[in-house]
Amino acid sequence: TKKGFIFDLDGVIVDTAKYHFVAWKKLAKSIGIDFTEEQNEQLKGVSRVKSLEKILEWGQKNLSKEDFNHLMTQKNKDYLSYINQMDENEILPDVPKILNYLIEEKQGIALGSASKNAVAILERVKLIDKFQAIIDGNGVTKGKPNPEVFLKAKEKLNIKPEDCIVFEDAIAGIQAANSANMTTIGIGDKDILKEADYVFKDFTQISTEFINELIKK
Ligand code: B16
Ligand code: MG
Repeated sequence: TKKGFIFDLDGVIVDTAKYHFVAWKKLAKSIGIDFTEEQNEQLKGVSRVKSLEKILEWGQKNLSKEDFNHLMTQKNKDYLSYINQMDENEILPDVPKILNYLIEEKQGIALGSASKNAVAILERVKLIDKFQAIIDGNGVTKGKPNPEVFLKAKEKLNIKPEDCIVFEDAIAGIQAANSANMTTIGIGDKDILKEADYVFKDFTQISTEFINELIKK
């Protein structure tokens, strides 16, 4: 049967968390807040607005709406300066292998990301053509762990939720896919991604045989 394979972007296809980190750190520093890598971890899968709200909360700062928006724009400009340097070398190992296999097997392939920069990133790394549907931060109103992003992706693919498989690196993303009634594959640490149906360190650990089993289920 035709299944829907839905991919998160940051932490699954590319590692843009490192660019978010430098951009957020610079922003935090500019308003006298210290920002650590552990805190950056907690922003994975979290929208831009929610991320800044958290940073301000950690630094116990209040900003006017105007300053808040100004900082968000600044952060994204900064982040985009890194994104614009990206190329195919930044695709995480074996991601193309799995995408190409799914295409060969005529499976549905979608992106389900919180990022408003998703299309720009997929274009930079030249993977945009692999996706039949792209749902990103511009197309949703409720962030993960709300299932909206994945539900919209399966609608576009026209595949039932039980027949969808989601690849995610963030706990909030796994929770979102679980509540959408989809099969979840965590990419990362199995102690952190306990709620996923399967967990792999990265795509080098995922065989085409395993993908085949998911297709046949
Ligand atoms: P942007 P994902 C998420 O991407 C990132 O993990 C998260 O750190 C970021 O704040 C969010 O996108 C919004 O990104 O500022 O580009 O709109 O993991 O859902 O692909
Ligand atoms: Mg992610």
